[in-house]
This record gives sequence, structure tokens and C-alpha cells, in this order.
Amino acid sequence: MTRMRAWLPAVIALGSNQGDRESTLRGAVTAINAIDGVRVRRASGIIETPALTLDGVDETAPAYLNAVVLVDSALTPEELLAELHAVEAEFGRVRTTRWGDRTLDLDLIDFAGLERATDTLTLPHPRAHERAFVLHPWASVQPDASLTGRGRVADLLGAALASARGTAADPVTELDAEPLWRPEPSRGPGSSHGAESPRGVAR
Ligand code: A4P
Ligand code: MG
Repeated sequence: MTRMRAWLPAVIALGSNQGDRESTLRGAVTAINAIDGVRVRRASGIIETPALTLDGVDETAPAYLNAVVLVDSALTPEELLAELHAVEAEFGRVRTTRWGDRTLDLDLIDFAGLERATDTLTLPHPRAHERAFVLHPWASVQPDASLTGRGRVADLLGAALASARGTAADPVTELDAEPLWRPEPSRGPGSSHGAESPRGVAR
């Protein structure tokens, strides 16, 4: 397939609090990289976080594993979100309660700094700026990152952790796990941004 579109950077947050959470996150990163027009650049470590529900933090609900991946996308944000929904379905996601338990949640946090709000897609993600379970792994993998309209991710994380202090249990526990993703070997000139590159290169 020949694409004339540029590859643009995007940030995807992963969450799971049902089933084999770690294996789901690992499979999801592989599945995201396998999407035609998407390449995983970096993945954070895995953190464990108490479930945030519509009624607040629920220590009795199964805890989440969360992580963030940085990708390059030749798809539009809408196309990318549709692909992420397909990956969620592949991993058994059933939509019942909003913010309810789930095998896999994939949120599009940022897409090339775009700002938009339609019925199906809000960018940047409207709740990312206040969620340590997004900000912590994002800052760990991209320390100088900024969230459009909100400021530096590291500063937002500081504020999120400060407001969580004294309320819930530790909001973020780093897991001592194998890396979710190992960077692919360089594919040579033009492999990073702005150019089409063949898929199916040995990983
Ligand atoms: N949608 C709009 N903008 C976006 C975007 N930037 N990324 C729409 C992804 N989706 C976006 O999402 C509902 C609809 O949001 C989608 O159809 C899409 O068109 P959903 O995934 O079907 O349902 P949801 O995830 O239950 O709802 P929501 O409001 O997206 O929840 P969040 O914000 O994703 O929060 N606690 C911990 N510790 N860790 C977690 O990861 N996640 C959630 C879900 C709640 N509590 C959590 C965690
Ligand atoms: Mg969601």
C-alpha cells in the first residue's frame, strides 16, 4: 500500500483490570505495532494502580495495570481509534459500565498535539491531565513531554500525585517486569518520521 500521509506521533494509554493483565498488555502492544500504518516507538514500564470508578478510587475493585506507548501513525486519529477499538475487542473487551472493569482499555491520549472534540473523539484525552496512571508512565518514557493546553506532563504528574496524597493508597506502584517492548532495529534513513516505510521488516 502506498501512503502519501506523513507519520505523526501519538500517545496511547493501556489499562487492564481483568484476566491475565500483564499478558494482555504485552499482547496489546504487539497488536498495536501490527496495525497497518502504526509503529510502536517506545513503551513505558508497567505500573499497578487502584481502580478509579465514577464514585472515586475503589480499593475493593480489581487493581489496574497501566502503561503508555509512543507510536508513529500514518492513520488519521479517527482511523487509529477505530483500530484501537478492534484491538480491545480482540482481547475480549466488553463494554458494560462506564469506567467499569475491563480486560483492555486503549485510550488515545495525544495525536500530534491536535485539539478536537467530536462525538467519538476528544483530543487530547479529556481526563489524561489529572490521571497519575497515564501521566506517570508517559513521563517515564518521554520526560520532556507536554500535553496540549495543559502543560508539562511531569508537572501535571506532580499535581496529580499531590492531590492523591492522603486520600487513596499509593496511587502508582512500579512493577518489576520485563520491558513491554524492545525498540526495533533501525530501518535506515527515513524510518522515523515523514516517510513511508515498508511493513513486515524483521522484528
Ligand atoms: N472517546 C473520545 N475521545 C477518546 C479518546 N481520546 N480516546 C470515546 C479513547 N476514546 C475516546 O470510551 C467511551 C468512548 O470514548 C469511546 O467510544 C470513544 O469513542 P470507552 O473506552 O468505550 O469507555 P470507558 O473507557 O469506560 O469510558 P471513558 O470515559 O473513556 O473512560 P476512561 O477515561 O477511558 O477511563 N482506573 C485505573 N486505575 N486505571 C485505568 O486505566 N481507566 C478507566 C477508564 C477508569 N478507571 C481506571 C482506568
Ligand atoms: Mg476508554
